[in-house]
Amino acid sequence: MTVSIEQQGEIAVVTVDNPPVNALSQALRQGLLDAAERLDADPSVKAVVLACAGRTFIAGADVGEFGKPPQPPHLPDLVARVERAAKPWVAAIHGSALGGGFEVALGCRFRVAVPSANVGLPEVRLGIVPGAGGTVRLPRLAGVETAVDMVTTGAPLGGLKAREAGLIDAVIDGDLIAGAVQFSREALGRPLPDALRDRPVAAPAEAFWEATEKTVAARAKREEAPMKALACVRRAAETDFETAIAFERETFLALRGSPQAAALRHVFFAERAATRPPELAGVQPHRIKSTAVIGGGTMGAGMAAALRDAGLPVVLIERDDAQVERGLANLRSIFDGAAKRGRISAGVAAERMAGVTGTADHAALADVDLVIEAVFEDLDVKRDVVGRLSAVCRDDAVLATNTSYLDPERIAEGIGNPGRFLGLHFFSPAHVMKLLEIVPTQATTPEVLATGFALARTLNKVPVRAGISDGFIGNRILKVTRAQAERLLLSGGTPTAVDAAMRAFGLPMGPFEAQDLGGLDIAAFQRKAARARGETPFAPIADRLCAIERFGQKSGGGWYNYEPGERTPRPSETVAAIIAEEAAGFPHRDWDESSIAECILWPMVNEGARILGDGTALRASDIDLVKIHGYGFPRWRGGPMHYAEASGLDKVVDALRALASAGLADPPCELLLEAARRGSFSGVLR
Ligand code: T1G
Ligand code: NAD
Repeated sequence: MTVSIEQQGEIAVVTVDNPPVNALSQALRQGLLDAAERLDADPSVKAVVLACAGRTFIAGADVGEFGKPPQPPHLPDLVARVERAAKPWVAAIHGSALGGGFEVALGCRFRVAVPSANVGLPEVRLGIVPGAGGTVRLPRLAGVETAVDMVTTGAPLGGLKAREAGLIDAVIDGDLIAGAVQFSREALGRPLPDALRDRPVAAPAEAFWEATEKTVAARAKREEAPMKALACVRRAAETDFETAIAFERETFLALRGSPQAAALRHVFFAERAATRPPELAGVQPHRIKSTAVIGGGTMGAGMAAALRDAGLPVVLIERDDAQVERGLANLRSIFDGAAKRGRISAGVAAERMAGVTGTADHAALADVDLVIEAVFEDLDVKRDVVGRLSAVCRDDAVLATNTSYLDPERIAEGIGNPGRFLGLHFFSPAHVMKLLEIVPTQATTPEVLATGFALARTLNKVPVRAGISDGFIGNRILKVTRAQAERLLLSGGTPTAVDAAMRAFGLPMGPFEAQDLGGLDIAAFQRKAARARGETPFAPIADRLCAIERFGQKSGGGWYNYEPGERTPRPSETVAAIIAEEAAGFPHRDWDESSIAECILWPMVNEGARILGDGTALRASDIDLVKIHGYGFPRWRGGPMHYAEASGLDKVVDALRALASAGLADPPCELLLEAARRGSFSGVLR
């Protein structure tokens, strides 16, 4: 970490260099404070440009320091010191000025940036609020509305939008430092504007706060930080600077130690670790410039849309011309839907479709770099399709399967150059869900595996490497979730109560509502295949519902009834009767929301531990990412494995033992017992 000073006449250029993202470590804070003292004492210096080396301006406080006691100099003091400097400071921004980095820039008298820069206060995404004056200085610079939007969403603003919003004083095309030095010289020739601390805030009417509190609360759901951030901006608008700064700091320190902040920090680092698995360091992925998707159904159309959204040309292959038209229609409805919702313009929707070639002729695949099959979940159908691909595609083309449950090894048996094959498991809707399970076979080469991770970065997805097992990581745990949900019904629970408990825990919907949305038939296929393999999947009630073609919303009824054209789940007497029959002879108990949640969550964690134990997942945090980005597990809980660790693995083991002794779950597995002894999963896996 260095802070260097170079003088250009009367302008001093302070350059920060603390790779990878110039985070505000203790050493950097001290370095900047020393620079401020030194430059104030130097009469030859009339103004200071603050710039950063590397790919970005200061990207915030060092999140890695959050778990430790705060060390001086504290960031608010550094920002205040820059703000009261005798010479004006000009922040020269490239890359991302985020969090504490933008707060330092708000301490400067001026801010200039390159057009590609972005500025923001994303702290709420880490379960905290800005802690160095962001919620107090920002409304003084850009008004309350902009401040509220930025601190309660955490969304950054790009250079030009930031200029329009008054967050930066000038956009610099070309050499940023030269432009900033020139800007500083010109600013010295004009009266200096007040420091932000001395500027007034136009306080909005009461009605603004009432309306805004409703909007922010609805968006935040159970996340605490956004409403706290809103309260900080309100305090800044309604009280003096010092009072507001103290309120913000108090709020920041209270949230920093909160379970939600710990969970969101865990996810922050897990997501970053997931994109660059250590086992692939230095491995060059294949370059993917052209793609194809086989099958234009629910998943194929979504995957083609995701590839098009990333700018890749797509060949969409279907069984025959009629199916090609249907596949293209599925795709067109995705883009038209996005245009209707204003996500993209009609022009972009048309451009997206223009990059798709629909055909039943496999010759169109002769020179494609990556081909992903999303045909029926049937081994013979998939083997036939992949066999044909192996014949018509280039020998170095990457071939992939989107299977949910089938064994990729078996799908690829006998193909030429099997090292080019892997599983790329998207989640429905594939153009929306962030998760991509990447499933290598024994033969998959490191370069092809790296290509899967590179594709995830291109598609802005969260990649997780999963080993081959029935359902990989996500669906394997989903089977346990569903089995536990059924055990609750057999022991006195109801679909409505179970779903309500899981929504109260923070999931967007309960296990029964989710099955009705996705369709009970997909899992029924999977259970049929499992039974054919001699396994005994546990779904006595779902089996009976499928037997009477209650597949969920798509058939007008599943675990619930649905009025035609409606998605509102209504309790079903038919289902209640089937539950009562199946539950006869099972001991009943009174379930409250937390015991229902535990009866589902802890067995999920137990299965997660098994998945770690047999190497299907490399890290507990990978399992957390799978459940968060593929199954709606609440991010602010950190994922099931983090939540279990935060709750105390001893407690989890005891609860599982109690459930097991009541025949309501499997006993804790070996790895979970060991993790409980060591207090964490990472302790076991090291
Ligand atoms: N602290 C520590 N490490 C960080 C970091 C940070 N703030 N930001 C990134 N890293 C690490 C990251 O873990 C990874 O490490 C490497 O840098 C590259 O990151 C008082 C308290 C800046 C847009 O929330 O959004 O300030 O895996 O892969 O895609 O109010 O990183 O290589 O070992 O993400 O180019 C507020 C968080 C903090 C910004 C760059 N700031 N960072 O994206 O690279 S709270 C943030 C980002 C705060 C004050 C409060 C992105 C980025 P490794 P990367 P990228
Ligand atoms: P779907 O029935 O909606 O679509 C399958 C498509 O494949 C159909 O359009 C069919 O015409 C086409 N097809 C079948 N045989 C073909 C062939 N030989 N050549 C070209 N096209 C052919 O099914 P789906 O839900 O999109 O599932 C597709 C795959 O994705 C399955 O393996 C499934 O397990 C997996 N998957 C599904 C989901 C989901 O939620 N639906 C999620 C993840 C993965």
